[in-house]
Amino acid sequence: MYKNLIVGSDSVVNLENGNEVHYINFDNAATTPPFKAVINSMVDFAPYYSSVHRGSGYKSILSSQVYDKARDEILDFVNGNKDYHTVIFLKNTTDCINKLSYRLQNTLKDKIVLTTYMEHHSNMLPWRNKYNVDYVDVDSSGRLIIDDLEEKLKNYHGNVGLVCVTAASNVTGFINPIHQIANLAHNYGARILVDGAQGIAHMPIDMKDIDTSEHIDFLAFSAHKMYAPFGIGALVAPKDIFTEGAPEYVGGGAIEFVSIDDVIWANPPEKEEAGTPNLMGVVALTESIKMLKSIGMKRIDAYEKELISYAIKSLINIPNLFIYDDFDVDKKVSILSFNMNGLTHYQLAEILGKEGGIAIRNGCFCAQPYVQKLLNINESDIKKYRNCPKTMQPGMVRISLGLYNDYNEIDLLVYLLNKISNNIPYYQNKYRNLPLD
Ligand code: ALA
Repeated sequence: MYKNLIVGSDSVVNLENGNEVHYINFDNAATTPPFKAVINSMVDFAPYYSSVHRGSGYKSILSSQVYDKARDEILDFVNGNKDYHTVIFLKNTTDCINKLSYRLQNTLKDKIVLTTYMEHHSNMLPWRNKYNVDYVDVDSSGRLIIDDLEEKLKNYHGNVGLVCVTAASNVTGFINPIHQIANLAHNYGARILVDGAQGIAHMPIDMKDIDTSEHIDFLAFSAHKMYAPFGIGALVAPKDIFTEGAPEYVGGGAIEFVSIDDVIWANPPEKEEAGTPNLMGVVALTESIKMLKSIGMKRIDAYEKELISYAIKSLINIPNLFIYDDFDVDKKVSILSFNMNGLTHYQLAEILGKEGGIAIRNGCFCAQPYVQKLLNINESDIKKYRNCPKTMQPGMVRISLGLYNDYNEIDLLVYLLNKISNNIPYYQNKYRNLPLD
């Protein structure tokens, strides 16, 4: 429906047999191609590109204004509060969560950080190496168990300082009830961080009024998953969290004053953005937000839900295909993971790419503990896999749809998966040489 908005959506690639086909990109959870409007905005702005907060020339003043104004546009998009929140521009979600994990070291000293089994490594590892961490469990289909969260909050007797949860899983697409979780966290004296990486381009995300117990304290997301892949992400956080103390990463732009033996840090957010800011990334991000708003996040959500429902209706009928899902489409974004009996996830991914021009991702998607749970791998087998080459490790194949994917592309995927499923010995033989690790 929105194909003409996307750069490269009409790409043609060669199959293994030499035929040319329309390239089907079902790997939007990894990264999205740019909006044409994003590229145009960068080309239009490029003649004015100059230093931010560092120059006195016309272009420099304009560049600084564009950069600073972008923070308000971010807050408007996620319903943040201008007086209360700061917006820190960083590389991506991973960078944002790492920064927050450093910054909270005083606040969370002696506290518990609760994260969950369904998190991306980026919302797990930055907490694990600094805090006492516990993990909220998921059920057999992979849904977060809210009762387990509440029990943990209760059992830690007010000692949980932060609950870290993704808005939507990058493996199953399952959406978490972030406002219900926020309410619970706040009732037990904890704050909440939402990893918005997989939610932000698929559904409205509302940080809500800070006076309600449903509000989100911290939100992190990446532009490269919202059609603006130019190395920028945003952390929205209460300003006061970043007011005191030194930033973990220091340099130009982060200071008010420096002498040979003294330094006065700038106020947030500048203090947290040492070095020349990524202005072109910010131009790209704000243009992508403009586009997403003009299409409408509710409309994108509805269209992608129709698309994934359509895919599920056909995929569940394919013999030998096992889908890791509970098929509650209202509570998921357009991501679906599966395996085919008789083929490894590497083989299936390779076949789809070479014989259909269909780009998907396979493996554990930077969420190994979650995938291990979904695959029911026991602890002793997990230990065995630890030292195996990657190609021998278990995993899944994932399709992740964007707003520009269409029904015809799903039909082609279904056609090829049916063909593979009906000829497994042939494909086992043809693709028996796994890629080297
Ligand atoms: N973590 C991203 C993904 O799901 C890169 O592919």
